[in-house]
Amino acid sequence: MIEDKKCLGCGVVLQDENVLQDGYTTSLDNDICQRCFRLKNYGEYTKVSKTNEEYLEILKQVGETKDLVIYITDLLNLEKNIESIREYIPNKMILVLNKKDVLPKSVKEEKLIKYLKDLKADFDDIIVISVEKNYNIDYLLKRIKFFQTSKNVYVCGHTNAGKSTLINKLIKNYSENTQELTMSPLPSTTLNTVNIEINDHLTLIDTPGLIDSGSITNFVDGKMLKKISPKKEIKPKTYQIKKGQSIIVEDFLRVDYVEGERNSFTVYMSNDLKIKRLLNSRNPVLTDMNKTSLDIGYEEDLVIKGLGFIKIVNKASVYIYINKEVEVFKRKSLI
Ligand SMILES: Nc1nc2c(ncn2[C@@H]2O[C@H](COP(=O)(O)OP(=O)(O)OP(=O)(O)O)[C@@H](O)[C@H]2O)c(=O)[nH]1
Ligand SMILES: [Mg+2]
Repeated sequence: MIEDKKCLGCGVVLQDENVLQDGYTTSLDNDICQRCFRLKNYGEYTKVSKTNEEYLEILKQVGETKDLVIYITDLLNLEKNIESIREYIPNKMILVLNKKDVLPKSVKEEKLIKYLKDLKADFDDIIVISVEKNYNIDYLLKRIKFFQTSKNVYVCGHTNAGKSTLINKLIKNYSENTQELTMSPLPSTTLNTVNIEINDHLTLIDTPGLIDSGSITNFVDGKMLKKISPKKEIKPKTYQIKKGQSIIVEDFLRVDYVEGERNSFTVYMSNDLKIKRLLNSRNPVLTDMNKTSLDIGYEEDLVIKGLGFIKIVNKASVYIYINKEVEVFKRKSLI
């Protein structure tokens, strides 16, 4: 049997019959699908229909191998229960915290690692990197060599964590291979596993990421998505705030400070977003959206999935107004 030819950019099986379906290409002689071609060359994006069931199926298959797994997560969008990944993947695993470049320089790496260790998450190693700044990539490769159990090493993690970007960096730094995976700020770029031989001893396997159903990235248009994804070090914005005042982000988030002493809210979100303080919460702007009330404890963060977080110094009762599909929660302060 001739094996189906897969797109070298995103792993989808190529087909030249239905232009509306995933994997379409004008000719099966091409190496990449039309969607990857357009993404790479024009930054044009076509939404794809991928379900998390397919993703979980891939994870299960990874879990059945004995191979090393690099689990990569975005520091600004740390998963709520990152340790739960171990249920699917019992393999040897290096947790990689990516996009250090977007956090303020003052945030110490040791603190981030300690934060994760305190969660009692069971990883063989935890490494902070920035693919963008080529930071700690050499060290990561050393640790991969140390832990790998066979030639194959899987790269897993949520959509947009930077899996494909990391593999491209490893290709560029250490390989003769000229293959280039498709990367984009939009969710679900990689559609199936893609094997990339780095050298005779190492093949990296890119996988599609789990879609965060509660992430704001699913509910904004392409232009806003680019604004939401920080490209540079975040300049945190601190607001001295009294009860009866609010914080507004663009036209999609409102946080009312309902109860508590004088407080300080520090917003960690992309610098490109318009953020302002409303001096009087009686102003009804954005209150037509879904409302959630939360009691935030001492030194806890309010997390808006996909957008970033607000560090709140003292105890506070808040109302959060945002699209009802977007998940909001609190956690022990990361910074
Ligand atoms: N600031 C910053 N952005 C990064 C870094 N690494 C990746 N990105 C960006 O993150 C976005 C997602 O990158 P991808 O490599 O496509 O993510 P992925 O994990 O492969 O995503 P899926 O294929 O959808 O599962 C892109 O816009 C990248 O440019 C980093 O170290 N710093
Ligand atoms: Mg990818």
